[in-house]
Amino acid sequence: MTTTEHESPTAVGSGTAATDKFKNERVSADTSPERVAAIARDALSALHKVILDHNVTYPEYRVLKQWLIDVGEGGEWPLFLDVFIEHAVEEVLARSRKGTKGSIEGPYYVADAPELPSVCTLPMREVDTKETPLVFSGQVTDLDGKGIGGAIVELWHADADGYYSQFADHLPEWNLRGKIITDGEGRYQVTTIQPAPYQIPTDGPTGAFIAAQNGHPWRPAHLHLIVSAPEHESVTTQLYFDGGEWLDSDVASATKPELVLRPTSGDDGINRVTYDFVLDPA
Ligand code: MBD
Ligand code: FE
Repeated sequence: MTTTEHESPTAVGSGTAATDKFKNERVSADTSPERVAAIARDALSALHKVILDHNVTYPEYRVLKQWLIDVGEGGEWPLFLDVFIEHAVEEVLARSRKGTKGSIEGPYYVADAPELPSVCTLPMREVDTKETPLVFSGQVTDLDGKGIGGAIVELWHADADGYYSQFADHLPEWNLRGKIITDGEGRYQVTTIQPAPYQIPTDGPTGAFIAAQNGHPWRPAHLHLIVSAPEHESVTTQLYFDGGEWLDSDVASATKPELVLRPTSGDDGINRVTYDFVLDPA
């Protein structure tokens, strides 16, 4: 692990940046008014049931109100929702997919990363090069195993201190982010560094929520990916590392056995692993 003056990510720093980025997306969904009404009704009923089942008191209700205000003011809604809710939405999407398993996007994706050729190295700082190199390669195919040339393997991950570029002021804009374009056979080979386990910020209301349940704030070391190609469904996923700490107790409930890599560590100090992505037709 690299030691710097940046000890660990703070909720206020990364949370505010994640909220600002999300607000700029101006999202929408073509949900019918009937469906909105049905979902809203059931969501409230589920909450009422918890209150009644647990005999929730007025002081407890007021504490909840304060905590919800704190999550918003701390800019932690993207963090909280992606850690505790997104995995269920991903599970719904996964029901209709045959190809590579997906996982949650999380709060730190940024679109428009620089495009890189099929054999490349992610942008990184001099200090990042002191970490264990990871050569990650493979092929993007369709459900029949046919390689897809010109597919995009978009990759982003935290540095050894747990920081994501654009969510920490001291990092270059596109550090450890890139869009790798596959060759004519759908192949790619990207050199990056071995990521470390990630601790979600503990100094804000999400940290308080975790502590209140005697939970831990850790995610296993992971790579984030969005793999896409024309006429195919894009897959948002994450890859983890065999034997890694927190693999069986990810705070974000986002691991799947199919998404665990088993790199070999070479005599040259370089970790190598291959992973093939299979895309469903659009
Ligand atoms: C992360 O890096 C992440 O992937 C998720 C899901 C939540 C917080 C930080
Ligand atoms: Fe992450």
